[in-house]
Amino acid sequence: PMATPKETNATKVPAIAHPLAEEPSEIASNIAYHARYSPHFSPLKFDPEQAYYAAAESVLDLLIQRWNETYLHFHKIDPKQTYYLSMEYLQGRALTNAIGNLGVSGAYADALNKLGHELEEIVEQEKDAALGNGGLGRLASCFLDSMATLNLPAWGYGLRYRYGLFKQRISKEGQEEVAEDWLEKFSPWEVVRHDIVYPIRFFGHVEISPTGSRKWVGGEIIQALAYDVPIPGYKTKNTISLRLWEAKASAEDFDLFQFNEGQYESASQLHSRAQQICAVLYPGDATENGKMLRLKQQFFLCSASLQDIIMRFKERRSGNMAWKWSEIPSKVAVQLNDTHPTLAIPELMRLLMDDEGLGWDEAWDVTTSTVAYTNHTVLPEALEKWPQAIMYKLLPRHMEIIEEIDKRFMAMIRSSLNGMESKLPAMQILDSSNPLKPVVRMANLCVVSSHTVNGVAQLHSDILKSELFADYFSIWPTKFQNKTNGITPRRWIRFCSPKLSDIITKWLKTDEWITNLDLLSGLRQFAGNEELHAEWASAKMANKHRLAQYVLHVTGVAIDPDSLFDIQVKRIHEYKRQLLNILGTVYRYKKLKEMTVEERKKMTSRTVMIGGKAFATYTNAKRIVKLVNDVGAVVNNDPEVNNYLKVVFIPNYNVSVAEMLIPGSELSQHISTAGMEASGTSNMKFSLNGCIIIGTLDGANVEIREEIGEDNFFLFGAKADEVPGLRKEREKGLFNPDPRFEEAKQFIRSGAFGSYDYNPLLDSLEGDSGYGRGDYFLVGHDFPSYIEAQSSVDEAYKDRRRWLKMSILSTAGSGKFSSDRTISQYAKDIWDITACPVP
Ligand code: HBZ
Repeated sequence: PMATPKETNATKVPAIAHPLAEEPSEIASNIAYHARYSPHFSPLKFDPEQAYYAAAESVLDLLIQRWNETYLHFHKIDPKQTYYLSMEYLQGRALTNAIGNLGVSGAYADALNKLGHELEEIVEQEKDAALGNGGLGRLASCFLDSMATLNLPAWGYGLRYRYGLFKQRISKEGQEEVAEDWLEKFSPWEVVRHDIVYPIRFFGHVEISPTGSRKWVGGEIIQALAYDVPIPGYKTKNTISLRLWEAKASAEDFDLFQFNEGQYESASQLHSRAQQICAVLYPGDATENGKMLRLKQQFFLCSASLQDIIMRFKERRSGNMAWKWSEIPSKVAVQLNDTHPTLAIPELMRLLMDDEGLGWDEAWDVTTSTVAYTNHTVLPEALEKWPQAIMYKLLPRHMEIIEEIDKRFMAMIRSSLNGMESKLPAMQILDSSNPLKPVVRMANLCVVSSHTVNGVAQLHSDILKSELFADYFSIWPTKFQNKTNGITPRRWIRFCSPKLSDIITKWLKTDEWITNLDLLSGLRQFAGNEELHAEWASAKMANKHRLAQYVLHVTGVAIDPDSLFDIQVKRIHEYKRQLLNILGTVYRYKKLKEMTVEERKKMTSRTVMIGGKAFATYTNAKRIVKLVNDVGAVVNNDPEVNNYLKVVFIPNYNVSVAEMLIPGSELSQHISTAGMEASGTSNMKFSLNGCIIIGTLDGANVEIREEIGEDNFFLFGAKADEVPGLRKEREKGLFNPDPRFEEAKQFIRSGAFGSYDYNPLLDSLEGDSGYGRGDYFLVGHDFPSYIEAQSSVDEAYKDRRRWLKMSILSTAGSGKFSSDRTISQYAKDIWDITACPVP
């Protein structure tokens, strides 16, 4: 292979005389400098919005300096490096996080004061970067924070969507989706890399040379242009990159002749096709066009990232003529965040064989020693299957490679493993059992081609081994691992709940818990301390007041900070069972109505808050949103009970809303049907913030309960291993619904919450079989134990000291759930990388 030219002094970026300053007065002048000399606005104003952009640009200066140093250091040391491939990153806002990680929050607050502004108001100007849906995307963002903080040589790759996740508006009809333009003005956090551009081919055909080598030619070529978002670590110089690709057509693709003939659309056809690729996150895939576009997005990410990875691998070998391709696995680890970037596998094979001339065996060894796969779901409908016809059309060479992988895999099974024959149809990558619609099973391709497959919580990883991937587990037992998810303690307590953080630091006499979260266990010895109770309660109360103000602002509903704040926020999905929550709430309302005034006075006052987005075409999820809003409208305006119960739908749940809600919560609900939630990560955020969980034995709840103690967790519901049997029983008509469950449903059917027809939604909970019925998620089965667990919550909340102790113990037991722990385990057990701190 050819070495790239050696760097000479003439090609180096010139040094500057003064490194950037970090003192308030110098920061203030740097902000002022940006306001004046990088003017995006007319010079008459310096309103909060202008102050935000100027402040952010001054922070970016600091980040770029560190980013460059980190890049050069990695280049020099040439460690093995991880590349995290994800179609989603839910970054949220960046300003508070960046100045917090850089340790200049106080300096920025002072500097902005000098310029006549309050930091708290300035950070509110920023729009969330919502390039993701939910847990999977937010996990990727927490991982980046931990990779940087742990000084790991690791990068993220993703797509720069023009429109990320939609904005949710609530109207009389329920949820409405509005495009969210996070780039409306511009993002001050990204740096366009005009020199980093790769060609990405679509369609075309495979050409075979006289020697028999194959090459993908023709079709259309779109350019991938890199945008880097610098990701600072906490209290370290290391600043890594989230590299987001944007699609562009080149000038040659613009047909001037046609344009001058007045054919404007066809003159710029490829330009508009390029624009479609990164236009939206998860375009609808009900149509053939929609499927094609999603597949294009996935390939676009994979091809650009792998070309970039190989370029860097070569760049770091320049000057060494003796390097070999077989060194890739000792220099590169590629992690697939679910199956969405599966095409990285055939694309790496193609680049190695067709562009670099490796043979199949050598390319296969490199690929399978480099790529690892994380699974995030066992729901069959969420496992990706791409129609072979679409794949052939868009990626003819990749389909050839996938067929060859499948063929060799089957031959291996047939020749070496007796008794596996009968399992072959289910294990095959290509599923042609329906001749009308043959598909590629992406998860199977990932399992066959990865050196490691992991689940995201212990229970989930066990289910992968015993059910979803049981056949593969029997032939490759050492391939399967668990990596329980985690969350970054910087964003999810230190910056979103500074008051509680300060109390923790005071009692632990150190702030090292922020990077060593296990130290939180040191709070256990003070769990009954009255002085700590008073401080803890006052921090919680301050957070509750902040939340109450927010709720008033966005919904117009006044909620009482002395009531129990009970929150369920996550994507709306039947398996997550927001319906169980609202049915329980309806039941509570009905009972409150039936009580005497004296009886009511003994009840614990609650504010039930539910928030989350429903996928635009998911009808039952949208009905649930509507139902919560309708129940709220009745309950909150019922003077008889509204001192004891309020029901609020929190609109447009996103990362920055979560940063407000979680610190103010006291009880949170993680109540999925056991076995269905792979892990959950908000459960960890709530628990870390001293919020008690009511939940099922599902996903990471199991481990959270182990860590914080069963006395500090309100458990209910069927266990994962009971679920299949319960479903069978119910199918046989053996299920006898609890009268309280029937009462709650009947109350809604009676029209107590308005005239909207909730029957189709409630019918899904009926135990009998029939279209859209059957209560697959076992709401009916779990309802009585849920109601009873809620009564225990009411009792516990009445005992203030007991509740505070539980709250402290929740925080104290959350150390395990730092994403620093998760990422250290990936680094050691899967990636084989070590820290590379910038001196
Ligand atoms: O990944 C979530 C799991 O539901 C949750 O239990 C887990 O904690 C989290 C992180 O591991 N999965 C998702 O968020 N999945 C998606 O957002 C998704 C996106 C596109 C799809 C399918 C799923 O096509």
